[in-house]
Amino acid sequence: MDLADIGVTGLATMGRNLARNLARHGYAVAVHNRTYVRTQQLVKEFGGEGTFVPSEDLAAFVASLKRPRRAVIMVKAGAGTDAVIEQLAELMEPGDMIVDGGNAHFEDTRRREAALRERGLHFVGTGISGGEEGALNGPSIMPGGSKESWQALGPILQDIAATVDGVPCCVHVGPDGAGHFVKMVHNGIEYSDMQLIAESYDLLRQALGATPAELASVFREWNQGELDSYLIEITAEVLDQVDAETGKPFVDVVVDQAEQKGTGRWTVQSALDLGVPVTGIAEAVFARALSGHPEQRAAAAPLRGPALSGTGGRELVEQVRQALYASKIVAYAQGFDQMAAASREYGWDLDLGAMATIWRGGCIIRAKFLDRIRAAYDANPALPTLLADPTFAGALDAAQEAWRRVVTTAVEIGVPTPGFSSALAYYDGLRRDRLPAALVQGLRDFFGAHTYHRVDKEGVFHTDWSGDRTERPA
Ligand code: NBP
Repeated sequence: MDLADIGVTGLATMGRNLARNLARHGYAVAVHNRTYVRTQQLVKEFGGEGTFVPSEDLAAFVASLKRPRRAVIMVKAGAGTDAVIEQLAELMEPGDMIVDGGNAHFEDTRRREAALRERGLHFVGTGISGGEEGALNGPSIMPGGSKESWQALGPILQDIAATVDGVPCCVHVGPDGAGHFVKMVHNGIEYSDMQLIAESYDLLRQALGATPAELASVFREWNQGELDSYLIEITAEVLDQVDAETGKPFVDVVVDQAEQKGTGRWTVQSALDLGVPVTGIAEAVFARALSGHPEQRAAAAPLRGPALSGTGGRELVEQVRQALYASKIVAYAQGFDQMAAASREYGWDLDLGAMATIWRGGCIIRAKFLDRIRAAYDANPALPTLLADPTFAGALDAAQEAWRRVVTTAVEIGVPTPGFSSALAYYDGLRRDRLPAALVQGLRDFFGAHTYHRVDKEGVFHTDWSGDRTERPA
């Protein structure tokens, strides 16, 4: 029997489709699943798509792989992944590669990579975005791990990834947990994108009394311009959908409690550790959390809102479009900031422009917009913030008046727009010459002798607040 080029273990939705994608690209794919029936089903249904080498147990699966062995794990993230890694590691030999394509936390990936490196094995934590459709037809792939493992795996991964303008949506992201980190931030940005879209829809519906079908047309039109993206495109589809049973708009029969699997929360937790304000992502995570408390919402429902409930004319549509674009720039600026901070913290040497490149296709946040981000980092790889790039600075400048109108309108009619508002606050905060952080420093020095720096001379100072209030060097 010929040996397989690469193997996939874990053949639920993602693993099965990834295995099929590999087979369709001419690779002989070893396939295995804890419950054998899934393996049999894959070969029965899709065996004609290419060469599959099924195995009932992991030992046979490993034995069916060419050396150095390349085994991709696509099982539920968490304890299951650790169990499978351990079983594979027992069966593998130095130089072999274990690829984790699940949604692992990057710290777990760092731990696993270090442990397997000790045993002479390569561990490649790989972010894969695009859901089941992407896995089958070309996802965005974000592999971490050693340069050696990239040499052996990179060509295969680039082969099966999505391509945009002939460029594969897959590069070697960086060592150890870098791939899973970048995938995590991708998901965080995805949260933010969706929140901003939801706020746009909500505000226009409440302010103008527009129907979901009318708003579908608005989003379809927006998708022709600078907002052109997969998420805007599918927003129009979802808003156009009519429930077959009731004849109501689909969006009105769905329970309004947004769920989450955790990558948004991880992004915010990591941002807190790194000291990076990812307010757009945080507001999106918290907005989902707020939606998920029906008992509190019921208790608060009688609270009074503003007298004004609807307002504005059609000009609000264009203002919201501009607010959405400006807030999106802020959300991405924050996400890219977080990647830059992690790159410094963990020594990853991330190429931020390349991250924008590999998100242009295959993944959920794919958008024309990412070309502009790539261009910004091409022009200045050391850009301190995306907001300072001339193209984005110009776009923010053009949008800021409308953005302020939108936030004002939302406040006036009592529609919550935490994404728009926090993005605007970030924009205003970052551009300020002087921030009230100076007062915060004064208070910290007053109650805790935490000291402060002065604007006009070097050194660290403390004022004797409880005594004669003179200043002395600390
Ligand atoms: P699931 O996350 O639903 O996991 C099911 C698979 O894990 C099955 O193959 C199952 O085997 C296997 N498994 C479990 Br559960 N515990 C195991 C254990 N202890 N040992 C061995 N195998 C075990 O599958 P999925 O939705 O295809 O996702 C796979 C990975 O890809 C996840 O980490 C997910 O977060 C990630 N991901 C998913 C998406 C998406 O859109 N769904 C997108 C991007 C990434 P069984 O058949 O024997 O029960």
